[in-house]
Amino acid sequence: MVYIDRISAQEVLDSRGNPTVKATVVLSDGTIASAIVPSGASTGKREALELRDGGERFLGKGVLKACENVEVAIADELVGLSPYNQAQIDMIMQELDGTENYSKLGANAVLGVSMAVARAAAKSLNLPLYRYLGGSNAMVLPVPMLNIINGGAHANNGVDLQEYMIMPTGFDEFKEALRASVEIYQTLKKLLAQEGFSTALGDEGGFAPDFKNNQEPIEYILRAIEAAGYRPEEQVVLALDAASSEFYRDGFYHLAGEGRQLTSDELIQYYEELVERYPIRSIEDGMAEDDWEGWRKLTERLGDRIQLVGDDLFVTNKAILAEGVGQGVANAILIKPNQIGTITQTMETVRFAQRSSYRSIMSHRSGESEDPFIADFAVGLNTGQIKTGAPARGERTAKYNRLLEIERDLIFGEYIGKELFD
Ligand code: 2PG
Ligand code: MG
Repeated sequence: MVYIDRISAQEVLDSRGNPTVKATVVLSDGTIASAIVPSGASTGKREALELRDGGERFLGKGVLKACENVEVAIADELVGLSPYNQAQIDMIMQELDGTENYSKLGANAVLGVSMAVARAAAKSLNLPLYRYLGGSNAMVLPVPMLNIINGGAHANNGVDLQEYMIMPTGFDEFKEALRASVEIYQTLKKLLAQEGFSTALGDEGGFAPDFKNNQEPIEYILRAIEAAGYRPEEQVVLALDAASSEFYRDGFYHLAGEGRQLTSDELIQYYEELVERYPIRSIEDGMAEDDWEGWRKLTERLGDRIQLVGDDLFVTNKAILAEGVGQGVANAILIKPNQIGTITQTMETVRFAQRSSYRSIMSHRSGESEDPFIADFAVGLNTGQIKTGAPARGERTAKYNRLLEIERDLIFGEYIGKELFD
C-alpha cells in the first residue's frame, strides 16, 4: 500500500514578488510532487484566511508560520495515510483546523498540501492530473477569458472596472481560439502604442494605459479584434470583471476615474447600456459583495441575457452559493481554490453549481505562480470556462501552455466555445 511518507513546505515567491507557500509531498513509492499557492489582491471578505507572519520580514507578508503548520501540525496527521483518498485528506485538515475559514492553520498551508497530495497521487498512478481529478469524463477544453486590459486594484490607472476580457467563442479548437486571442492582444499593443498610450502591463499581463473612462478600453479592444481580422460577437465576445466591491462605499458605487457616484439602480442601468451597445456576454461582480439587493435586481434585469458571475460574492463557498441560488442571485460562480481552502471543497462547490444550473469558471488569482494546477482542474471538472489572465507573463502562459498540452493529449477533447452562449 502506497502511503504519504513526508510533507514539507518552503517559502517561495509569487508573480508580484510576495512570499507564498510551496508544499511538497513524498510518497512511500518514491513519488515526489509539489504545488504553489496563489494569492489575490481584490479579495472577498468571506474568503478563507491567508496566513501571513506580520513583522518586518517581507513587509509582513512572510509565510513561515504557514510553512511550519504544514511541516508540523498537518504532516503529523497525514503521514502514513493513503494519498488516493483526497476527501479524507482534506477532511482531516479541515477538522484539525477547526475554524470556518482556516484561520488557525492558514488556507495557504492547507491548500498547498491539498494540491500537492492530488498531484502526487496522480503521478504515482501514472495519470495526468486532469484525468486523476476528473476520471474518464474529463473532456472539455475550457473557453478562456483573457484579461487584456487591467484596471481597478490590478493597475495604476484611472480605470475603475478591474478586468476587460476577450472570450474566443467562435472556434473549434482551443489552440485556434488561443491563437486568435494572442493576435488580438498583439494588435491591441500596436494600436495603443500608435496612439501614444503606455503598453506597460498590469498584474495579470493585460495592458494598463491611462484611459479617460471605463468605456474606452472596450472601444480599443473591439478595434483590435477587427484589425486582427476577427469578427466581434460572432467569433470573439467580451467579458468584464467590475470587482465592484472595491469601489462600493456607504451605499454608493464610486467611479473615481469618471468622477461619478452611482446608486445600485444607476449602475445596473449603466451595465444595461453597455450590454446593449457592445458584445458583452459576461459580467463578474457587477454588484458589491454586501449589496445583495442590488445583485437581485441586476439578475432580474440582465440574468436571462448574459452570464452574471459571483466572485467576491460567493468566494467559492457552497453554503454562500446556496443562499445565492435560493435568492435568485447571479447565474454563474467563479472558482478559486484558495478562497475555500481544499480541492475537495472546491469540487463540492462546482458540483453544487452544476446541479443548480449555475455555470462555473475556474480562475487564477492576480498573484500567481508557474504552477498550472488550475488548467488540469478546469478540464477535470469540465467547468467549460477558465479565467487566467492575458496571454503574456510566465505565470499566465503556464496555464495556457498546459491547456495546449492537454488538448493535444485528449483524443476526444471538446472545445465548446460555439455552444457556450447559445
Ligand atoms: C478576480 C481576481 C482574479 P484577485 O477578482 O477575479 O482575476 O483578482 O486575485 O486579485 O482577487
Ligand atoms: Mg473577480
